[in-house]
Amino acid sequence: MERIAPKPPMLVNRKRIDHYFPHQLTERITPVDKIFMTSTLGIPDVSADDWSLAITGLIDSPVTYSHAELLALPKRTLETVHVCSGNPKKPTAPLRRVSNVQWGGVDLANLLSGLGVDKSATHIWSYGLDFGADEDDVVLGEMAHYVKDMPISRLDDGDVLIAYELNGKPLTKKNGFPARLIIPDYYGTNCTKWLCRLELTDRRPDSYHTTVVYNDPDYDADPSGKITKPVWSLAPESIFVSHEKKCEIPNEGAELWGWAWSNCPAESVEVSVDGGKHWERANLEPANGRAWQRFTYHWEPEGPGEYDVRCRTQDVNGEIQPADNARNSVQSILITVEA
Ligand SMILES: Nc1nc2c(c(=O)[nH]1)N[C@H]1C(S)=C(S)[C@@H](COP(=O)(O)O)O[C@H]1N2
Ligand SMILES: [Mo]
Repeated sequence: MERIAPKPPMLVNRKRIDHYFPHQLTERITPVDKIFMTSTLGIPDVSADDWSLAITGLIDSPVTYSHAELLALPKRTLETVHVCSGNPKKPTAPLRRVSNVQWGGVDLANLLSGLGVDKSATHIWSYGLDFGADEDDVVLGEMAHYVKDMPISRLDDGDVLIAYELNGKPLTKKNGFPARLIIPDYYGTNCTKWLCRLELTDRRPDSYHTTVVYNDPDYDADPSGKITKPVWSLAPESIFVSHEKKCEIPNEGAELWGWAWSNCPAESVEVSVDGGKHWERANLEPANGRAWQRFTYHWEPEGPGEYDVRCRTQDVNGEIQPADNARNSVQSILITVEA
């Protein structure tokens, strides 16, 4: 990977992560100050005037948009669940970093349809302005931008945005100002912030964040796990918001609730109050586009004691949350019912 833009001034020079816990995510639209934030290479500090976005590669008319030119294009808004896939070095450990926000920006499929994309193009590479070493100072040279890719076929499913607004305001610097890629139904890692280039190509890049980490063993394709598949599509997941990870409640009926999502509508959420032995269906609101869905469950505890309470969702494609050993494995909280 070559460096394609000079190193920008940095607001923060190294890895930074802001994390919020599921029980804090009480609002349907997560306020900006509660949106988790990840940056592995630091936070670029770029003014709108100093920024531009190049669209290059297998395309008849390569273009560069200034900030003003991008904002002058037709704008769309879209509410989506926004999910971190977790620590790329511990891909089977759930971190429950999630939010649900409204993006505003330019429809990428629409934009590209006017630029003559070559038939041989299969992937879109997205480059962030940030580059350098990863948190362990390994693998990445000084030349390595944050680079991700998506299959061009994802455009057919709609709603891929070059976003410059978050919850109705200009993107904050930590969330990708001046603009970022948003690929709804894909994990957040694919949504390159501080976007400076989109390149149409006929292959996957060999960049660190694309093909070194963020690839899961594909046990369906090869039981030994040597064949990998990119961490793109969201897997089904649900979280409790109503109750903290460890909490005490009085010995009376309790309203459990939380959020569920997947790469398609969630079809059901089930709740277990005995550590996963028995499950009962929760109420689940219907899907609203690509946003998360609220579930509620009225629980009458049998009496005082400790309860291992879990929720799991199944999506309309029949995919269900695994019990363990996956980034989306079932969440378990410990509720003590007081005497
Ligand atoms: N340029 C760039 N884009 C990036 C990252 C990054 O470090 N650099 N982190 C990714 C990861 S791992 C996630 S989960 C999302 C987080 O977006 P947020 O910080 O706006 O919540 O941004 C993605 N885009
Ligand atoms: Mo992430």
